[in-house]
Amino acid sequence: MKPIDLRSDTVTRPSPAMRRAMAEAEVGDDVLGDDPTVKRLEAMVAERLGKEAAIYVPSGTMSNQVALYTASERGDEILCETGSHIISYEVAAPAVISGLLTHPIDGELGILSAAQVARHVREPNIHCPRTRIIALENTHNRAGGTIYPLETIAEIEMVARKHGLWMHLDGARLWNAHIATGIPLDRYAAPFDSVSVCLSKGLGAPIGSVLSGTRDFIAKARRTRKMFGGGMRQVGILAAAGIYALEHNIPRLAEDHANARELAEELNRMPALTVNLKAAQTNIIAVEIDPAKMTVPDFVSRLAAKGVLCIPFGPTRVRFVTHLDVTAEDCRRAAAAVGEVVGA
Ligand code: TLP
Repeated sequence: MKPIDLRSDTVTRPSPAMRRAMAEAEVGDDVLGDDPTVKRLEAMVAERLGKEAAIYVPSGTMSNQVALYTASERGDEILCETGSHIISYEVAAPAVISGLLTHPIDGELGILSAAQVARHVREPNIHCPRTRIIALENTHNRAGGTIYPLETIAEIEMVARKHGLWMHLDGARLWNAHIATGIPLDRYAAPFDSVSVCLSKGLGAPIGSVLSGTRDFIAKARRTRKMFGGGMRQVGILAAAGIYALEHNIPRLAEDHANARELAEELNRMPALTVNLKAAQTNIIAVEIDPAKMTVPDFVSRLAAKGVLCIPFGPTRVRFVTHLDVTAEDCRRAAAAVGEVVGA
């Protein structure tokens, strides 16, 4: 039987209708500016986020890194939450590619306060790196899909503006924050100079992210993308999947949130496991395993043997993610399998 794959919302596969949209896409050489489908996708995302322009890139990692490179100079410093994707999962790219010093700040469930950010901005001094960028993540992956309160973002923006910092948003799952709160995407995006969103997570496209900002910034980002080797040719065939995802798969994220919430509550009832239900706000569940009961590798492999996949997320932590290829019934079956594994 096909496993119930809760490792990530990146595991979703394009549906037959999405594949049809891809097959029928009108294409051209996008490096030469000739691909109408890519242009349409970029315009759609810019419009939804309330930005002047946008650029299609292969991945969320490239999108973040194109933004950081374009907005900084070597030797600058970027402030990030300690568990952010940029720090945890981008292979030290800010240092390797852009010569940036990454300055981690511990958030509360991934969320930084304006006072914290203010404390970490350096005054201009010939000895010091120049604090240049503050990057936030909404929703916050490692914290368990937590949502940035809009007021907190506004307060951080005031600090950023006072010190002339660039505001970047890793909005890989901004769609989830939007659906969970009802707050419009453009309101979430407004405080930021650059916003990256992913089409290949909960929206189900096989590939693709979009970086947005001012027309001038995106023109510079286009050069950066080319330098990173991310200029693609008849890529409308992939962008069409992104358009399909935007048009069909955003409202249904509410189902993923309901499924995740039910699964989180069920797992938290098991004595060997703890889920911080305060963090279970969207489609990600971070689960603590009592190390006296079971190790993470043991848990993951015993659960896999029962046809349910999750991912290690720390020394005593695993992650489950709901998405459009798992149903409420799959989540109930997954909870039952976990119960058997931990003897609940
Ligand atoms: N996250 C992946 C892994 O890299 C951990 C996942 O399975 O969740 N920002 C955020 C907040 C992300 O969660 C991810 C992917 C990215 C950026 C990077 O996107 P890709 O994988 O397209 O480079």
